[in-house]
Amino acid sequence: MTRATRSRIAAVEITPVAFEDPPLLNVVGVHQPYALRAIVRVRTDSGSVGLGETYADETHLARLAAVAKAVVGTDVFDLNALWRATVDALGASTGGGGASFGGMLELGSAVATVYSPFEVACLDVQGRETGRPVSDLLGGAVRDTVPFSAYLFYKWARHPGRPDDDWGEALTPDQLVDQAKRMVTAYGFEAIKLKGGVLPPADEVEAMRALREAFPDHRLRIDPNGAWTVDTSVKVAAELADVIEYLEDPTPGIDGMAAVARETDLPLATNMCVIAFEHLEPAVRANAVGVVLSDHHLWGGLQRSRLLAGICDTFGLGLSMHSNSHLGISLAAMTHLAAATPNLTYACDTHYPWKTEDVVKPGVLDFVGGAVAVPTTPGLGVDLDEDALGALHEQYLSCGIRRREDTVYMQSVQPAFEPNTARW
Ligand code: GKR
Ligand code: MG
Repeated sequence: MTRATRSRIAAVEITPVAFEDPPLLNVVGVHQPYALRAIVRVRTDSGSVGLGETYADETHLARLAAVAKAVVGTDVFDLNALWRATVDALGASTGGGGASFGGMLELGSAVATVYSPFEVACLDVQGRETGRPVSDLLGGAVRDTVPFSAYLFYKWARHPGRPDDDWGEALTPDQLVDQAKRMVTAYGFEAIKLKGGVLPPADEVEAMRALREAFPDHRLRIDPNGAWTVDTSVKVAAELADVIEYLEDPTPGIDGMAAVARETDLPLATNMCVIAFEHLEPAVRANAVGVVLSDHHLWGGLQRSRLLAGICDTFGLGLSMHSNSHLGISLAAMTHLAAATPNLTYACDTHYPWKTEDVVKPGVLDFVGGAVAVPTTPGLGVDLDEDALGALHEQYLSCGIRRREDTVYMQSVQPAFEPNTARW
């Protein structure tokens, strides 16, 4: 039997883009007027093009550029070689940092984060060349549609100096309920998550109760990104025990989460204290978390996210999915991954409804009944809109934002603001 012809990487293009983002509030500040992403295009000597999407802070872009050169010549089916090339290209310069989360998260593994979009793009090529959707390459879809959650945010009515945006202000329980109604009506979501850590905990508890009243059958969650002390977290867990399905990152760190977990039966979820493989052992040992939020951008791509899923399954941990502001290539990758991960049983997070611009051609990733149908065409199933990519790249060049800085932006409006986890 002859070995199939290899398809090797001939060139990689990295294109930073900026897309409009509303003034969404969180524990470290407020979203800037534009969110940044980098679009990765892997071209092969066989004429295929695969797509990936990742963060676009300047340090991360420099690392992507280094790896883009190093992977030329790699067989797109040889993901082990792709990983080795990434490790070698980044060398000793990758202690951490680079992809910023507005100061909210420490980076787990720079190698994993940089490798991720190249792996996704290679899987896209693999799928296009074999005629199979990416979910098939990940073991096969166990569901035809992937449920997502409505992701509510406290928000200002407008960015300073601009007119009100389409969503308007959300600073009260009633305004949040209106935001939720609009999202649920438009997208059909059956789970609702509130980004907390913005107002005092009692106000956020009141908001969750208002959501429960307005949506008696929806699954609810709140995520204050570590804004609360252990004592406050225990108190809120008791108050919301009959309201929410899980409590996400109430307090910082594995030890803090473990202290809360000892005092409540409510599952604690995290995308803050377990964000790399080396965090799993101490978290499991301490019984700190009941649910891990996976994220292929952080955990080293789609195959490594399935490895995470296997470890969670082994240790009886639930699995959900984290999101940051993202575009359609990421949504496609998230959908294929979730489809092919049997134990991902919670509705995934997505910021997708908050964006008004994209780089992919429309019509593939629509939400029906709160879920996205898993694309069945080869690869990720999404195609780049070259004009939109060009326009969002121009927007990147002109917008002046080069990294996510929620705190700096907040301080430009409220100079006394200090980001402060465990502040309440
Ligand atoms: O977009 O402000 C945001 C979120 O707070 C995001 O940065 C978080 O990483 O959604 C994320 C989370 O679940 O912690
Ligand atoms: Mg979170």
